[in-house]
Amino acid sequence: MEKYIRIASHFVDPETIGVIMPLGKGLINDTFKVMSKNGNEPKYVLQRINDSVFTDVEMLQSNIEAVTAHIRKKLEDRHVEDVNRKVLHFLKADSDKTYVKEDGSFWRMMDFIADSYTYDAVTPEYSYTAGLSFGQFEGMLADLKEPIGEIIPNFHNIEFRLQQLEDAVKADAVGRMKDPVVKEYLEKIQAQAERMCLGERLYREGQLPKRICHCDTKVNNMLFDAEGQVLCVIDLDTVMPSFVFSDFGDFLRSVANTGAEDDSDLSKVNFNMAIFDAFAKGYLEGTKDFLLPVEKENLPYAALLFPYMQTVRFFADYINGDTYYKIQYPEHNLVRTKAQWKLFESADACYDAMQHAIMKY
Ligand code: GN1
Ligand code: MG
Repeated sequence: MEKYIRIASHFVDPETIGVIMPLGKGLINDTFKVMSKNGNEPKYVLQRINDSVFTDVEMLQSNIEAVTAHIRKKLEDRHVEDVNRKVLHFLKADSDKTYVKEDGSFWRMMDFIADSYTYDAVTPEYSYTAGLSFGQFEGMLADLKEPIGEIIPNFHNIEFRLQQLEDAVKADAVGRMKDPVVKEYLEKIQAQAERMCLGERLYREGQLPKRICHCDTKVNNMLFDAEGQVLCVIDLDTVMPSFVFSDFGDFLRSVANTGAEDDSDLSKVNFNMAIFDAFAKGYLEGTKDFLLPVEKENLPYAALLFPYMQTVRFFADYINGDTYYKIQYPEHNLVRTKAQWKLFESADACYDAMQHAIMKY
């Protein structure tokens, strides 16, 4: 506690703050809620940046500052009300940067957005609103002049992720390849690899553009107000050039799943077409000014690609001995692998229905 107050005091007067407690359930950074002195109100969010994932903290914060400043300006120009609740604001530290280094870690602090709610599951109405908001988020960034660095190179490049899996299999660092279940999943993944690399092929052929995308559009990276309207997109670490498939596919991966990302009961994991339909409607409305036919036509592919890619990533981490994602128990990454694979199969069974659905909008 004292340590966190010491860190926070680089950003604000420590006399103004009270208790600091853990917040959220991200798998990468450590996040804390900083309460006001009287203890009734959350004031700030303090975050330890995982610099083994985000190795270039200077680029990370420069990307985020460019994105938030650009969105803020857009909202102000449009005379949108309550702008402070609609875009994140990072505090300047006494280092004159939006981060400090203390005890060997990097820390940053932002204003807490009052009366905001996050969800891990949504109704079709919320899914529609989320689709519209993520579409508009991409739209707002379409004319961003500052260069946005590729903060994690090849982050959503499935060919690269498959290569990482292959490397993990070859190294077999902790001897997990002898498990027949692991072999079985490897074969299933490999059988779909060529089909799932479509995006990279279209890109090489010059047919598919990269745009500035959020690249971690899980529903809990969006803040809603009490009425169910989207306030703000958060967790901007991974904003970078990518295919629009990233934002479309990763959102559905989290929200069109009737089970949990790491459900051990696979019968609970299914792809929810009503959520897909509503999200696609909102997203296509939010992106109608710029989305190309090749992007639209392949949105059902995006809905398959992300459960597939997450399967590959969790699985490679399991084989590597759990070096990337935080785990709660030894088999956690294997359980996550199975749950994401089940979601992939279930989404694949809906592929024709998805194509039919997007043609309506
Ligand atoms: C990580 O930290 P969190 O939960 O927002 C990961 C995403 C994965 C997600 C799986 C930088 O995001 O790409 O989809 O876990 N972020 C990074 O839950 O690897
Ligand atoms: Mg997150």
